[in-house]
Amino acid sequence: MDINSIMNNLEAKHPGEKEYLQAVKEVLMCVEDVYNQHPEFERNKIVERMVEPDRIVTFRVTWLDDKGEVQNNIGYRVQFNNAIGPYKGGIRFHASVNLSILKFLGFEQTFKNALTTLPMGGAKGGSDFSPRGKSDREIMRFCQAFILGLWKNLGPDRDVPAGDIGVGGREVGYMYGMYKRLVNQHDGTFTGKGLEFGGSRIRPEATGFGALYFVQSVLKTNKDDINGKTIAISGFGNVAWGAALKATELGAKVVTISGPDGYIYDPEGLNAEKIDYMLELRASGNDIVAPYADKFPGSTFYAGHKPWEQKVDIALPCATQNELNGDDAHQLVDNGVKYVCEVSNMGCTPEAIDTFISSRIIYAPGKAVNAGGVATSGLEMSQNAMHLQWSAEEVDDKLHTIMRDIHEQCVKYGTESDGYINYMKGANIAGFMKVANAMMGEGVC
Ligand code: 2IT
Repeated sequence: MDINSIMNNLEAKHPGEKEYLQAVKEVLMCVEDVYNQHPEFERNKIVERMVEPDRIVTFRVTWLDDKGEVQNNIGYRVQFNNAIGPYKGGIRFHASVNLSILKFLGFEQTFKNALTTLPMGGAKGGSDFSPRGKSDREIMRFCQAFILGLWKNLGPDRDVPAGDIGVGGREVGYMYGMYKRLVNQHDGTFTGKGLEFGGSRIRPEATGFGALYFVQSVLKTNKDDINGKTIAISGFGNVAWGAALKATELGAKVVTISGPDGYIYDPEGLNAEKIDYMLELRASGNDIVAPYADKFPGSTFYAGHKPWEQKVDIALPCATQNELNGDDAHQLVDNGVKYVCEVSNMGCTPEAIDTFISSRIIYAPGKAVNAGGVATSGLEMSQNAMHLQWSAEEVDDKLHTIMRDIHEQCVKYGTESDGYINYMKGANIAGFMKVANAMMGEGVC
């Protein structure tokens, strides 16, 4: 495989799609050696086929705001690869959404879903619609208009969306409700649904819980224990909430959360009341964390700063792509960080990853660490297909097993000659091999 020429070709075809090109380059660099041991991959142009989405659907989303004015947004669904199962992946509503971001997310999703051990292909969708400051009725009208443009491409064996940034249980409910009306079938297409209409127990918690189960496996491999560790978390949405909840339950001290406005440092650590307050902050729709410092004396708000300047044992980026850069990584390393487990998708820049790996700090990528979310979505699909609902304990047990399995795959493919576990390499090779072998088995198509 000639990475330079593949990347040059992609850059020429998709100029300026920086997140997408970044995600592709990381995977190619990690799988290069293994790929070259399989001349049949080269003959069948597996990489060239894998880096292009199977299909991209783009549509106009027109809706009425509360003043009765007409609003227009762009909607997308990137159906990236369905070699191992129906397209599966979240929907993101955020002002920053563009094709580059959704292509990177769909590409990552393909390998992440392969790692879960469940039969799911990769996809991602979304819109540049910003939920910030919108009323509940506006959110509903937007969700319905979005589905009007997308429903024909969805289905339980075709493409099953879920939430992502800006899309939670409420939005999934509004989208699924409209989808159900249009197809006249209650077929479970969408995961993260309400418990009363086919949702799975533990799905809201799953991304954060799964991440912490992964962290536990990482620490165990290092003969270390999470109890008493200090943790920096970024973000304050669903993923940060689940991670804070489980970390605290396991005896760790979570000392930061963050938003677009800055971060909170709380040296006492989060507790049940503070974690509940994260939900309130989120529900306010203002997308800020500053009010936390007014509510909980002893904590401090640092406007415009990121939590990575604090001294902690474990860093868990839980906000968004490229939220931790090379300078942040140096600061963490200088302050003695031991483990960096990415919970956001592609949370670290390539410079940050290089810094961690060359310092022999344990770094694990989002596609392994956060796969518990989509894995539990896969469990929701199973429950829907069987027309039954499992207990929280049953789902949590399966989530545990899946996260341990993902960790094992990373160790198997990522252990280097000096014993250092390169989780990035491990996750990318394990995910890639499964998708590549499936594509080989399905022929050139
Ligand atoms: O990034 C992700 O894995 C998600 N947003 C969840 C996708 C899903 O289908 O549950």
